Amino acid sequence: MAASLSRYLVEQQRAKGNIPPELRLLLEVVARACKSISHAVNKGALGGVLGSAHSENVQGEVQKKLDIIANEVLIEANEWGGHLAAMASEEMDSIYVVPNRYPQGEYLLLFDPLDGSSNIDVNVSIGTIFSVLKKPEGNLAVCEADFLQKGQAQVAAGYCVYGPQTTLVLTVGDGVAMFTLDREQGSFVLTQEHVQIPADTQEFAVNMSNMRHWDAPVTRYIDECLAGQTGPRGKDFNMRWVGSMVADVHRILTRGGVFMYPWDKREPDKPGKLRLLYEANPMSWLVEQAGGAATNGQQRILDIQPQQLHQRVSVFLGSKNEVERVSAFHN
Ligand code: P6P
Repeated sequence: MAASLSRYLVEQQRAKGNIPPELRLLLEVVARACKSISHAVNKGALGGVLGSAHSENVQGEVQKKLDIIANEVLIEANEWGGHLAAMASEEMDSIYVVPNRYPQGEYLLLFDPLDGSSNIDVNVSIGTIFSVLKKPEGNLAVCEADFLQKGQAQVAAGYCVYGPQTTLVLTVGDGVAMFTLDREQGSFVLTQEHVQIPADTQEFAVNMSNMRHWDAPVTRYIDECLAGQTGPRGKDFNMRWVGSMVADVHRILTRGGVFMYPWDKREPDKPGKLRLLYEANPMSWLVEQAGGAATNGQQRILDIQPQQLHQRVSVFLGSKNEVERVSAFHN
């Protein structure tokens, strides 16, 4: 009998002592919230949840109805449990402090409630990305600065991909485990653990339409891949770009590959498109825990000291040897 998420977390705590009860509660509550989001996503047009909400988020992006629904599900699921001090979301300008009517806990939860939302209306995989930090010591009131911790400080990170299967992928610092939602039981069942990304790959993921805007190292790396068998790589490459980071990262965790969303000169002041705290950091930790690598071209993403809650970052992640190659071109 494959283990449920709860059993996995209990046995992980028994073996490694890295999932205290409050963190186990947090992860079980997040998993339950992802089940609710999966249910809403799967209803699609039947649930009247497709299309635009006719509002904008802090990023200036038009919000989809499901973006807002997913955000509310995560807030409502987590605010009463006593395990969190505050939450931060791509869909909210500032942090959400747990209301006074509930006790505050020692954890901070950050999330992109529904990443890849441009794919919602065209029925392509999307997902929820989450990251867990500890609130800094001291009895000062929780504030935004408490969230500005390097990615290496995470105590848990994961995502839930809403695709042909709904799969929860999680690390607490002892490798990566995957849980597939059994809809009949309504529970996440352990379907893979000790996930490993092959160090080499023949598959890259980048939005090629931005090619003319890239910096030289990125153009050089992709040109070499496109040169194939007779070029400097001596092998042909395939390309995949879902336009949903969760789907692309899940493929890479499953069969290898390299994912890039580099800086480009369309908006030179923006270091990249993806957000550091609740997209790049959780995904980078998962990838590293699975034997891969993740940099911004110059340095390890998990070493970057955040300055703002919603700051963006350039991302190269996946098969270790490929990330090291494209990063070396930058230095
Ligand atoms: P583009 C989705 O909006 C997202 O933030 C990531 O999930 C995805 O990898 C990227 O943007 C897609 O960006 O420019 O190709 O549409």
